[in-house]
Amino acid sequence: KYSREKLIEIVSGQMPEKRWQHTLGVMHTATQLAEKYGADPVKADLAAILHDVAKYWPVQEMKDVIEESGESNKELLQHDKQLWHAEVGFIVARRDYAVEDSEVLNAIRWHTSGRENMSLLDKVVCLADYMEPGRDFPGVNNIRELAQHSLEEALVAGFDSTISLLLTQRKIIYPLTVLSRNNLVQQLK
Ligand code: DGI
Ligand code: FE
Ligand code: FE
Ligand code: FE
Repeated sequence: KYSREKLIEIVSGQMPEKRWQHTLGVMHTATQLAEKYGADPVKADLAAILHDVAKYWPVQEMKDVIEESGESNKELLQHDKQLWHAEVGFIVARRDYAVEDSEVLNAIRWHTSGRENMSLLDKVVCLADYMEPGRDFPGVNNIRELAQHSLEEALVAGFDSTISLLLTQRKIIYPLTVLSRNNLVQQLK
């Protein structure tokens, strides 16, 4: 098992400085959100450290890892490559970094698409990814304000912004992204 410091050293070495600054932001924001909403801040920090570990892996390496893993979602390979790093992160967090905690592993796995009935930790990490201090996109300040009173309200705004952007780019929307968003709206009714 790696110490937190060692993990940080290895992960930061796998990505450009800008992406590492994003990761530091997600670590900070995820820890704060965990403390505010009653998730485990140590787990939130660990998931944040690793959430984008595979973001800059070559496409073929991501593909190989997903194809060779016994429990990966192979269907993901039919969808946008931008979605793959979350699944690869989930697999390598355990395989290469000896993370065993399933809550942490799931938070890494679902940080991009979300899933139906997201756990508290899933929500914290996914939302931190949207609103860490370095993020700058239309609507990000609204998400930060909503996060002061509701994880779910803020996450719906986050997914809505992702889906809107994908629509303007004529991209294919991953069905789970829509299911996650709808499920959160349902939770707010
Ligand atoms: O890895 P980050 O940049 O920190 O953020 P992320 O893990 O949320 O990934 C965002 C990327 O994923 C962005 O390029 C949009 C893409 N994405 C998210 N949901 C979908 C999607 N792409 C498609 N095609 N379909 C989706 O549903
Ligand atoms: Fe990501
Ligand atoms: Fe995200
Ligand atoms: Fe990220």
